[in-house]
Amino acid sequence: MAQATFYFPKGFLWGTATAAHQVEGGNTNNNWYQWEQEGHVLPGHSSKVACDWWSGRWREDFDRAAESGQNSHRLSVEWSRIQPAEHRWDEDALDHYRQMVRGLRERGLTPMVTLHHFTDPLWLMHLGGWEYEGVVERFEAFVRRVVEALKDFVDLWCTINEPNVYASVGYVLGEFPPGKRDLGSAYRVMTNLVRGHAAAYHAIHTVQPEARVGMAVNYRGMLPARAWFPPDRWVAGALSKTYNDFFPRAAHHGRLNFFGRRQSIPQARGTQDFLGINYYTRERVAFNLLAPGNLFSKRFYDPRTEVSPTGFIANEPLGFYQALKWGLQFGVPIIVTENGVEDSEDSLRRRYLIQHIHQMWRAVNFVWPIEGYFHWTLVDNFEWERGWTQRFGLWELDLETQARRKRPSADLYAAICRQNALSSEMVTQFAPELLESMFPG
Ligand code: IFM
Repeated sequence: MAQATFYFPKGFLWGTATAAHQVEGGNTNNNWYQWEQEGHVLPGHSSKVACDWWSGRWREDFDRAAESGQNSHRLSVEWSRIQPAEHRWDEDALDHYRQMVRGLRERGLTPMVTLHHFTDPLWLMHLGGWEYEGVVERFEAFVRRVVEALKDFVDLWCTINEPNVYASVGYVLGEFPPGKRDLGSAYRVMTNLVRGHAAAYHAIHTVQPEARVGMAVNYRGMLPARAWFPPDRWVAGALSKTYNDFFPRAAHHGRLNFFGRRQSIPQARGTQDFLGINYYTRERVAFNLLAPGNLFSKRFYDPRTEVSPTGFIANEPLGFYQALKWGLQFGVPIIVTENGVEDSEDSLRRRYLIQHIHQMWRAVNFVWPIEGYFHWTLVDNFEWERGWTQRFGLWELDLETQARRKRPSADLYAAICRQNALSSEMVTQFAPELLESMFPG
């Protein structure tokens, strides 16, 4: 077996990503808490305490991140805390976030702050949420407040997390609030998300000219189930264009394309200083005339691929390489804003992590402009409608006691972060079954 060390460029960002509602606890003034109260989250599962960050446990978790060699952290701020009512702002909440981002800096972690990660204040939902035209100016006002408050510590901003998931799961599949299944509503929401992103981009640069601003898109690999069959190729292409391309293309060209429906939003043109890619998996897509509600598709994982314990994610590292390649077309640096797998026993995660970081290293060696990687996630967190059934943390969380227990993958990731590299030694220690394929010799 050959021995080797795969280095990453100097200054590469290594961190973990989190989101306010999933870790803070006590967020009861937003649409997700309401959704939970209405019984749409798995029975017996609640976001009420989460990882208890709002009571101060962020400190110990930031210590964990710093002590394990990470040099960055991506977190989000909760709109409904900062603006609990349409005409009320909470300076204490802003101050709380100021302490958190200062806490990151003090530990040597570069903060990336996400301004919208799935949740919306209840007052906004009463106005119509992202279907309501006025959401754009309200989001812009919120963004200005946050940037003014945090700009001494933060200059890396993610406007909106996974706008494609927000729109498709909330307005097409009906599994996220508000539980709609309506393509017309989805398109209105998508349009306003693009406008909101553009308004936020310009506002951030006005307040902080040196800022770097992007959004995080959820990239899902979609391969035609039968490459030789034109209808499969067509449906996989159409879905991928709409799901993966819609938002970054809008931010690049200022143009929308929704299944052939075109619209121009000039103020969105050139509004990404970097592209955030959240990559988890890749699927096969077959044409299915009998499934109009599913956009004439049947989607499934390649049966030869290893899947995560709850069947949520197929381990498809080549899809990650393809995602990074896809990202090049937008001509801006790429930051991997999320990647990870749910695995309470940590039996797949070590392999998944090594194989994905290996693919990212291949990409970096083509001098593709990849600047950082945020693993999802630091400590097990509240996984939306799936509650606590999916454990994505490098640290396991005991919800009863709030105790954290390190999983072996945390040590693996620490070794990668500390060395800014992936080595055959690490593979020997954490996933020896990969040695032969990765280091033939
Ligand atoms: O937990 C989510 C996160 O909020 C958005 N991206 C995918 C993660 C894993 O499901």
